[in-house]
Amino acid sequence: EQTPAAGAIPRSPAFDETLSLLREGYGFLPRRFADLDTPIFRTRLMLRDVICMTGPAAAKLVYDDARLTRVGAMPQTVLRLLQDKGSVQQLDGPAHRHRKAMFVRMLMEDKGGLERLVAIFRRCFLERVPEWMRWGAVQLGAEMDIILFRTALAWTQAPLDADEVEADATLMADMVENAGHVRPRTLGTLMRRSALERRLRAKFRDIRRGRLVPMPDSPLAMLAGYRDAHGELLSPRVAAVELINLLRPIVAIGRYIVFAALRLERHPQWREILAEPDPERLSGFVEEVRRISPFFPFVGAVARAPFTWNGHRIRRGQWLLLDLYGNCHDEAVFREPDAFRPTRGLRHHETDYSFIPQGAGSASRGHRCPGEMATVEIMKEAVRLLTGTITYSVPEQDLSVSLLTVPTGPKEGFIITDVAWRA
Ligand code: HEM
Ligand code: MYR
Repeated sequence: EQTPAAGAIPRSPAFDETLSLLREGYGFLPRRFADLDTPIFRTRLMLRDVICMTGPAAAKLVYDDARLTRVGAMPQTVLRLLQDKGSVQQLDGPAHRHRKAMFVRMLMEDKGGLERLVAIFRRCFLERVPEWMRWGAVQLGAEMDIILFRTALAWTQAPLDADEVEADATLMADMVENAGHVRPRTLGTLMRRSALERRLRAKFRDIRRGRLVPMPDSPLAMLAGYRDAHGELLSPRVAAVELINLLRPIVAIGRYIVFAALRLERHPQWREILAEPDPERLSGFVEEVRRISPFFPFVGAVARAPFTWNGHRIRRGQWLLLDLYGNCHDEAVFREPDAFRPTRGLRHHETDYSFIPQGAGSASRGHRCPGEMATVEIMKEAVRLLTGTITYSVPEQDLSVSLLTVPTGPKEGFIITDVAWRA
């Protein structure tokens, strides 16, 4: 056995591992860290040289390092379906800070705004219950898409037609679903997204011309009125992109709600425990759902300048991947990481570089998700509603969650029956 030279990064033996990544999904990176017995290795994906990393030190690098950029860090289809060109995620340095501050204000600092978001979600959920009581079976995942999209429209004040709500909700869900795939449907989703961007661009032009007046202080008004450090307004195109960056991820929270419902089913004692209001237990439960559930698998970054990290020389233009899913399942940090234990007392924090399902570090200074608080608060409200407000049965169905496809969830979406108001 030869020991690698100091600083040499172990290389995965295959020539290109794109197909293995598509086949192995969430297990691709963790398996190689384990097999090669290293927290860092080099391979090729889409014929491009990439350094894959895991562990808190790597998370710190990818989220704190001003020498990295998100530009060129994800495949084009993923970029266009999720963040898109011109979005906050594609900015660096002072321009990023300045625009990110708007998202942080909207989603983290404005507590009234957050409360409004949760209250709207509650109302949209309750509105739907009488229908569920009439139906035999309810597909929770699909219902969450609609409820959360209505929530997102009401909260942002996005000017979209009410009669297209169901189609647009499906489009939001499809953007997330197809981000992990390259297949004919991906192209169709991209085209539908472009059409939506055009509709929203026209609305921002109407706002600029005074033909449409957004509700003061709404996210729509904030986007329309946002001026960068040079006093420039966003182009209607970029404003539309950023509005979609509020709508789509709010709908994506439905995936976590399905994972929460799945845990209530697999661990019925928690259904009992959570039926009694207890903020600590509720927060521990949803945080543990976020830790254990496969969602955003990994994030990419690209070096803007050459640098040395942990004795490794990183060249300019080097592509890096950080395993978010693997970090949340790190045995060195979480005892029995595959065991669902809401009593771990998890609570996301900017100095915790291990529990990072939505990115790490500071949301205001780096690329960490600004929607994490909103995600947690909406998940908590959903669990309150599922345990305290309604009752339902979970009929025989395949509730297994494959780790081989990205993103993933229970195959049949999670079907509930016999919905009723809790006495
Ligand atoms: C960024 C995941 C919900 C808005 C991110 C990042 C991750 C993530 C991993 C970091 C990407 C990077 O490092 O480049 C998730 C997951 C969610 C979620 C799994 C669950 C549904 C939300 C919500 C919102 C949101 C509810 C807003 C309403 C954003 C924005 C960014 C972002 C604007 C870009 C931040 C930046 O580059 O500075 N999200 N997110 N996300 N997220 Fe989320
Ligand atoms: C959002 O809508 O922004 C939040 C949830 C997105 C989850 C997407 C999961 C699949 C992404 C695979 C991409 C790998 C990135 C290089």
